[in-house]
Amino acid sequence: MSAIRVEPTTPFDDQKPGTSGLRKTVSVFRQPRYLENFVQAIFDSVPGRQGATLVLGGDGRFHNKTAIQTIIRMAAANGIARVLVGRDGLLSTPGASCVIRERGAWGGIILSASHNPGGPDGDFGIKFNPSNGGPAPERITDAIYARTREIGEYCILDTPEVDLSALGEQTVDDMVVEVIDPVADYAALMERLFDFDAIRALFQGGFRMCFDAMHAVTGPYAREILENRLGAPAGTVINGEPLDDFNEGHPDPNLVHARDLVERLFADGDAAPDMGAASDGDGDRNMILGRRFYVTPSDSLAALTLNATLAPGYARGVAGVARSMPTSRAPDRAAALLGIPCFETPTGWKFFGTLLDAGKATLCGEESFGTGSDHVREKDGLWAVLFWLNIVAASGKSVEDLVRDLWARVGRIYYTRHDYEDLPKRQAETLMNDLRARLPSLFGTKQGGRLVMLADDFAYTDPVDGSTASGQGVRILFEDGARIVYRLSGTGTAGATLRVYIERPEDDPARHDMDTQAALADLIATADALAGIQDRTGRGGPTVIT
Ligand code: G16
Repeated sequence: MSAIRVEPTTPFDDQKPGTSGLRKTVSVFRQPRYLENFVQAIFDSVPGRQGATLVLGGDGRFHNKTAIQTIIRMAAANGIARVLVGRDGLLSTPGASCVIRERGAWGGIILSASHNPGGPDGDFGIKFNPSNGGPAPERITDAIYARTREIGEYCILDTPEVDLSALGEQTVDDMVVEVIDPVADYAALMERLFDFDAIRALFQGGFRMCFDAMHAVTGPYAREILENRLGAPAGTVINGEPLDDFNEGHPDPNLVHARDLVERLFADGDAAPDMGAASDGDGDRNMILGRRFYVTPSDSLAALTLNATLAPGYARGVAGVARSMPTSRAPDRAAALLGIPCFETPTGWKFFGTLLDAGKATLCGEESFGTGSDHVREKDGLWAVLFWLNIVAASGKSVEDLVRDLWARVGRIYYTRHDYEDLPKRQAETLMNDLRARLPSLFGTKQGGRLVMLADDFAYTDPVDGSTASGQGVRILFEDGARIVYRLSGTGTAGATLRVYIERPEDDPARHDMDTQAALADLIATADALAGIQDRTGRGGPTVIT
């Protein structure tokens, strides 16, 4: 029996979790005691770890395996009875959520900085998901943070490294470490939700798709499910080898970063596959493309809502749908058509947890390429892809036809997000504060020719547990249904990123074919003028447009 080492430590003052766990550069995480402090703070502040099961894994980015070995040693020293760790340290975020739920674990520690770049100069991150499998709610992240502010010691064992490459059980003192196939539980769940026979027949009939795993964690999941189980031809999955620096890429599934995929899907004539999809670093985001056709995440959620009953797992119907505030109001319109509620929550998957647990929402999604349901408690990239495949197979319609159906039924909401990345923090905060200060005087004024009907800083009261969140983003709503939202990103690690979300509904089907940026040009100008973005930042335009 190895002796537990109780190491003295002192707090770091920058361990406040953001939108999704603690994200910092690798160099910050490599400081002595940095990871240890945060992990001990989790163990200290979440009750019930003694004798419990912990799920552990990450997206495979640089520092993943080193961190996993440390966490295993700390888990053994902190009374955990069993650690379920993904082979080679891999577990996608939805995969981890699935394992936590299926195996009745106390919780999971997921190592990921999601879509942020990796490698020695990139980002790293850690998040804790409790037993419902979802991101820790704020009362837990607040408790963890409070603990990091006062921590004085952490516990660890001196033991040899665990072999993460071999499936099966090993022991670390009296703790069992079980190396699990990261894909198995997840793939079985997908088979229960979707009509695999119908999707297999679709591929047999010559349907071609391209899935870009962006050298991140979904590669092994997509190969197993799409190519092995569903019979899609080899090569359907591209960039399928997880690499610790994502091949120096930015594993964010959008039109800018998933360049390989976009080029293929927008190729001329029949060279373009019928459907394209991509997922991010940790597998929870998704982008869906039809042939030469981009599906906005908001429209994706709305289309899934309208067609959900075509998939066996949702044949019973959708109880409700939830979307984050900056997500377009297309899902609200789809929900209204079905006569079901649509909930509006702050940005961050953690806000969906209570609604899913209470059965109030079945589907949820965010503009930031996140879609999911009550099957796990995280957004789920591959799940969204399979859902689309199921709907295409069951309806016989193309991706584009399904979205056009949506527009025909509820109108089209032109939607874009403009990001201004890496702004000086103070400058971005001043911009937001000045905007907030002006909100009371905006109501009833005309901005860019449109009448302002509401101008506020979004605040939320959870309809299930009554918890509240304020300061969640400035929204300006106009009489014609147009909307501008401003918020600062909660996931960056350098400077500040200002996100501006711009949308307007278009109910006339004759006007459903405009270029999005052109359709929104006047509102984009209003958004800039209202906040003085170009004047204050000196930027000629956004860094990324999605
Ligand atoms: C995380 C959260 C998402 C949220 C997104 C917003 O995504 O999990 O629920 O929508 O952040 O990011 P930002 O604050 O930068 O706008 P992920 O995929 O990074 O975990």
